[in-house]
Amino acid sequence: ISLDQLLEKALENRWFVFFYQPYFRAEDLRLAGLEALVRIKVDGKIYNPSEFIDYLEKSRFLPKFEEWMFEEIEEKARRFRVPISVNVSGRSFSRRGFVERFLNKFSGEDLSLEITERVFIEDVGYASDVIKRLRGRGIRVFIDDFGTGYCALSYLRELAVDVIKVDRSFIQGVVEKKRDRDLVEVIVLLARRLGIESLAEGVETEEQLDIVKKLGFNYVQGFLLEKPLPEEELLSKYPEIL
Ligand code: G
Ligand code: G
Ligand code: NA
Ligand code: MN
Repeated sequence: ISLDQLLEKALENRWFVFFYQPYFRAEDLRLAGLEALVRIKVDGKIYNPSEFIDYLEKSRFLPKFEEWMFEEIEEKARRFRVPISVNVSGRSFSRRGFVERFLNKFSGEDLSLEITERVFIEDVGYASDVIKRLRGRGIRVFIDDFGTGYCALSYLRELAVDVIKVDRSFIQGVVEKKRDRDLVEVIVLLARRLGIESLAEGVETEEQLDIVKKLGFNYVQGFLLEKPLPEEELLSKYPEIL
């Protein structure tokens, strides 16, 4: 079965599901929110986004996938008592109409959009306008993979975002590489000075956790703390979500 056929069937038969990776407050490691991460689940097999998301985003299936995503996230945002964030591709974000659908559907649900830093390159003026409108409706905006795009500082100048997620490639270096640690420290200070919160992605060891706490991150996420979980497991481990 080809990728195209898999996606067609996945949409037809509702094989798409979200897994949820919690993130935590750095100061006391209390649950702070959930990141929704899509999977295809069929016959006991799980396909990760790395296997299909690039293809999906360039394919005719994108509108139908977005349809599913909107429905699913609306239901979860209504039911879950913690903030939930959803990844939005550059393709979706820059399509006129996409953001309007968010604006029409959501308001004050404790919903965040994670937009990868690389997206903002296309049209900073448009991005800045859209972000203002989203935040005007109480939808928070996270910059994902912060540090991996080009010229991140110009975005911080133009864009009023809520949280930057410092890419895990930086977090991996904080224990052994002084240069990475210094860089990350300054990113956190810079964000704070601008009134932006910061999240350390991809925390995998106690040593990394210890350092990112000391560096002043607001939030931490990563396999050390929790991996992406299917809904059932999530709710049994974190009953406070309901
Ligand atoms: O869950 P995993 O680590 O395999 O995710 C890999 C990549 O897929 C991440 O960069 C993530 O942002 C992206 N991704 C996960 N879920 C979604 C989704 O629902 N929509 C989009 N556009 N990207 C997603
Ligand atoms: O690009 P984005 O940040 O949306 O990517 C999310 C992906 O990162 C998820 O697929 C998730 O499985 C993965 N991820 C989450 N925590 C960790 C971690 O601690 N280490 C690694 N290597 N990957 C992680
Ligand atoms: Na993300
Ligand atoms: Mn990331």
